Amino acid sequence: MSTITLTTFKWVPPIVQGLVRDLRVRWALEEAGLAYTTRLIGPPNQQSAEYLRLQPFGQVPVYQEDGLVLFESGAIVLHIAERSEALMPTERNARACTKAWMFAALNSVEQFAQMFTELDLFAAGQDWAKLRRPMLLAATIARLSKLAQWLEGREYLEDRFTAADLLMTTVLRTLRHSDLVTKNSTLHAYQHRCEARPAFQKALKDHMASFAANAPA
Ligand SMILES: N[C@@H](CCC(=O)N[C@@H](CS)C(=O)NCC(=O)O)C(=O)O
Repeated sequence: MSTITLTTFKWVPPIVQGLVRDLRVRWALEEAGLAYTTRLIGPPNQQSAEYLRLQPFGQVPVYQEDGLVLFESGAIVLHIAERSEALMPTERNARACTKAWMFAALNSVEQFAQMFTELDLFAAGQDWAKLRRPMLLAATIARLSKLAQWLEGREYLEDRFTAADLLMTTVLRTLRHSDLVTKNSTLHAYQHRCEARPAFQKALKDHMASFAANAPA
């Protein structure tokens, strides 16, 4: 029986709790029915030479299993999905489409959602942010509306729930400070549908419980 260890932060401020990328890995592990333990880190040890050998950028999450060390949450979710039909169909073409949407979530949508959210949460009020925001907002809305167009009349990105929906949902969550998802009924219903899954609820509960247990005094 292999042991899976997921490294994530001991604590983060409430504004980003529920968004840290260990959540998508926890969710994938829950969907796949794989048990895991966590290793909690905090500054400064994420910049130690030892940690940088596991995660070259000093970030979380890190996944370890039987000598395998993986960083990049998308690669970790893919690794889990490849061994679980709950996250990826077995048929070759369907698997390729799942992977395409996984890349789309991380490459075509997340980069906009992430930049927009970081600007609003961490740079609001600064002159450069005021200048940058309108273009970034328009670009994010354009990406989201294309995504909503694709999802129109569908429950999931492909015929059934897959790891691509898991990633896309975690990307949409990053926009929670805004109304960009909630005001779009298709995207809002999609996010809600995916987040209603018991595996997501369990993952979120564990993710939040860990921060609560390690909150600074
Ligand atoms: N592309 C990476 C991004 C990882 C990432 O940005 N992690 C954040 C937490 S969600 C982090 O560790 N931030 C602290 C830092 O960058 O120093 C992944 O998907 O794993």
